[in-house]
Amino acid sequence: MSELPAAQQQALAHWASDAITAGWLPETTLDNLQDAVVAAPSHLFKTESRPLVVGLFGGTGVGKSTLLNRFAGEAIARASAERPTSRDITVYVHRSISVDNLPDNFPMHKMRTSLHGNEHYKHVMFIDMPDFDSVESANRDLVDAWLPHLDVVVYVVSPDRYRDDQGWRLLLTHATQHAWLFVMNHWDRGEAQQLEDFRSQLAGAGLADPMVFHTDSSAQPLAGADQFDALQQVIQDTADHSVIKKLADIGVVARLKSLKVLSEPWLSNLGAEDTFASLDSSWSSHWQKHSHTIEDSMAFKFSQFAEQFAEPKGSWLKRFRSDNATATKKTSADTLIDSAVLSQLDNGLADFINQQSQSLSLPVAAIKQAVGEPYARARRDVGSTVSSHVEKSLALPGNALQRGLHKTLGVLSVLLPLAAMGWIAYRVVFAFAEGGSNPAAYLGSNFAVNGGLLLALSWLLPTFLSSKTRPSQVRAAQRGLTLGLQAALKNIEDTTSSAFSALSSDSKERRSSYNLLWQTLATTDAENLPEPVKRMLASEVSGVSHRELDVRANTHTSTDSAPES
Ligand SMILES: Nc1nc2c(ncn2[C@@H]2O[C@H](COP(=O)(O)OP(=O)(O)OP(=O)(O)O)[C@@H](O)[C@H]2O)c(=O)[nH]1
Ligand SMILES: [Mg+2]
Repeated sequence: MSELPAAQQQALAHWASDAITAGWLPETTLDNLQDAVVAAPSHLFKTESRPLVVGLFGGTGVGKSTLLNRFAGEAIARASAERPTSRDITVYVHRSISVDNLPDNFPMHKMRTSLHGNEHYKHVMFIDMPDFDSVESANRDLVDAWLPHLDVVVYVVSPDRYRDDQGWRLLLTHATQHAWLFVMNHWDRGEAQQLEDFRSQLAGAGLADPMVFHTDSSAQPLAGADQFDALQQVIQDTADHSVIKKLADIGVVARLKSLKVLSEPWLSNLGAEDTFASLDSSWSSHWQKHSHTIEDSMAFKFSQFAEQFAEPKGSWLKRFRSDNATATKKTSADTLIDSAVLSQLDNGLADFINQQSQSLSLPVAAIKQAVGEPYARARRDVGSTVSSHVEKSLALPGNALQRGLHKTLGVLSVLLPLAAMGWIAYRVVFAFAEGGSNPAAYLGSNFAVNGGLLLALSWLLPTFLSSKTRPSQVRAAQRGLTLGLQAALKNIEDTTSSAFSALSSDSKERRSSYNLLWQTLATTDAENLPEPVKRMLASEVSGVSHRELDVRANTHTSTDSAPES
């Protein structure tokens, strides 16, 4: 069970780095996660049967080392008027116990161990720590390294130093991760009012009925002003195997809860569940509006280009059908869709992303990553889409009726003169045959004139009408350009819209994989603890049993003992 927080921290780190890569979370996310407390008292020992780890914690000069000496009954830690006095960790532990693993990066020369044979403290390991409010940062680092390894924190204050800001902040941050005992030392200078004031202050940290002892550790203690024996008794009573195990479980749940509290806000970066439904429709209406603006701004340019394409020499159609058609087509497309048009397209997308990331609280980086590649692909196709529409339009100019009429008249401009010629030839041959017996049958000059006129008319009329009904190449090119641009813009709309759908699924998958990390329940409660121990717990911890904290117990608890329910 004690390995759960570290495993969960690792799983969360994995989840978070994936989300960082996809742009959902800022780079700094992992730093906060690494700062979370996952170490536990049991990590100090190899064996499961271990002592209760009790640490003396407090500002400089409050009497921590003096109190340890009182527990030990001898001067094992240096206590003096020098500030700060302790620069090392002093461990006071029964000789049957071995501390197998020191906290990570803990310097050995910073620890002094005092072994004893006192049977009263066979199951307690005392740790005297340097002050937390030291001018020496190394002292503070030692406190930080050891604090997670304490089952019970004995928070020592003095009557004039119990309202310390730094201590208060540390207490609030770590309240749920330990059991707490409070000692107002220097009680020879204290007053009942100060004790009451300290108690009510502790209620604000979730300790409604804290165990606060007042001790007078001076050379000549005042009679009745010292509760050291009571403090000693509570510690001895707490050093019971089942209580130690329960406290450890509570500590694990508290650490997991801290990880959950720390990581849950990450989900807000994935956007609310209904965010993506509106994203898709907003995109369509935004892009359609933007498309109209682009089409309007391109209309004049298209009319100019259309004339170029329709020029008889080297027209679009002819150039496209020629051997070097590919090169010609590319150049034309690039000329049409120049960098100004492309950046107009880009601006449309960028505006939308900025608007939406603000109104829907989605990270810009995540949206850009999701739509960037598909959009770029569709953007690359704009030139070729326009080109192919122009090509198609020029191949089939005008409408079907126009083209049919033009074609028919073209055919007639050949057929009618042929028919006229046939008829004239027939009349000439017939008149020539008749002329042998009847000279009047010969055709006169009138026939020659009329025949010529007929021939001319039969050619001229359909040819003239055919040329008049020829569908306009300019209009065809212009239509191709317009339709091509519309198709390309629609393609961008659809492709980007699919990317938004993919973004939505990605968000959903990440959310559910996060929830999966916390799926299986691991709970513990403070119900079976002795009453004094319950008073050492901050309310958040004792409330965990009712709150049900989910943890990925399946994957991590196989070798651990199951938590008590
Ligand atoms: N009058 C009085 N003096 C005390 C009491 N407890 C400790 N002292 C004295 O206060 C001074 C500081 O005590 P330490 O035990 O060194 O204090 P500390 O909390 O360990 O201080 P650091 O190691 O600097 O963090 C010593 O000179 C002690 O003799 C007390 O209850 N009453
Ligand atoms: Mg000290």
